[in-house]
Amino acid sequence: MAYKLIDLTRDGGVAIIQLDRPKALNALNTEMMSEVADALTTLEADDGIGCVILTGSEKAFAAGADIKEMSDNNYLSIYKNDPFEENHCSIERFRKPIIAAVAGYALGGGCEIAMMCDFIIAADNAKFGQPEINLGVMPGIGGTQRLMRAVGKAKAMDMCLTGRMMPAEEAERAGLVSRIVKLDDLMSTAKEAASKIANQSQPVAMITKETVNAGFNMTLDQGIRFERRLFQSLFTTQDQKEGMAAFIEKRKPHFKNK
Ligand code: DAK
Repeated sequence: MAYKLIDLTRDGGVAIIQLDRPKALNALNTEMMSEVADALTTLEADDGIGCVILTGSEKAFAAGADIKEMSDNNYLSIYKNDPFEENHCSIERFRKPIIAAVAGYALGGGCEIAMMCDFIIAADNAKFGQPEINLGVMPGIGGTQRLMRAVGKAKAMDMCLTGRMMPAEEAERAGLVSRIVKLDDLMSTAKEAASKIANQSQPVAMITKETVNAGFNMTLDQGIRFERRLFQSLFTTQDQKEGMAAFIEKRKPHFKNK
């Protein structure tokens, strides 16, 4: 598939999906999200890719779902032909690690797709928000739920009810982003993190991701038991033997993803 609204590049084991609709501040329309879904399907099947970075421009990661495309819907049309569900969920369903590298606006659906990624690295100019209430609607692809889990009820309510933007420093303090870097350093930092992940054992990275995410839907006791069984199962892999042997032999491990 030839892409018009995203750029897909590869650098070793890292793939970068860049949202590229600058005139509309990367507003997420159906076409762009289909392209993201297609790219993720390709990358999931590509054994050479161990980590993906999702990013936008310096001014906007994404300013939300495309308001102009969405505005004429009625209840039945948005219910029956939800132009977003399948495509947005492709990020949620992606099984390999995916990092959001966010500069500028991450609003509405933009904030929501950043939160679907495994963690967010933010530039110092990043601004997060769920301003849907200003449009007479509310977040619709996980904003109320993921934001609350990331920053707690008080801040999630504040963001969703006032529609205000949260600057990068506040987002880091609140736990929404894992780190903030200077705008100029955003992509090099994200690539360094992604490359570290891509050099690990791919199945172990995928199972680690799955285990953290599973915890959102389990009690602590169930989550710990789930983690314990998966930890034990990793002793069936060649990569466990290699990782531990490399430590003992004081050398770098060479994982085979087996
Ligand atoms: N949609 C469409 N176009 C947008 C846009 C958006 N979300 N955001 C910006 N643009 C366009 C502007 O219309 C403008 O286009 P032209 O007028 O030049 O043609 C261009 O981008 C530049 O924007 P501005 O001139 O406004 O730029 P400023 O620097 O002055 O302001 C801003 C930047 C980000 C503060 C402002 O553009 C803004 O407030 N944008 C809207 C932010 C917003 O409200 N985002 C939430 C959108 S609602 C669903 C589930 C979820 C959703 C939808 C469906 N289902 C389950 C079906 C999600 C909904 C949303 O995300």
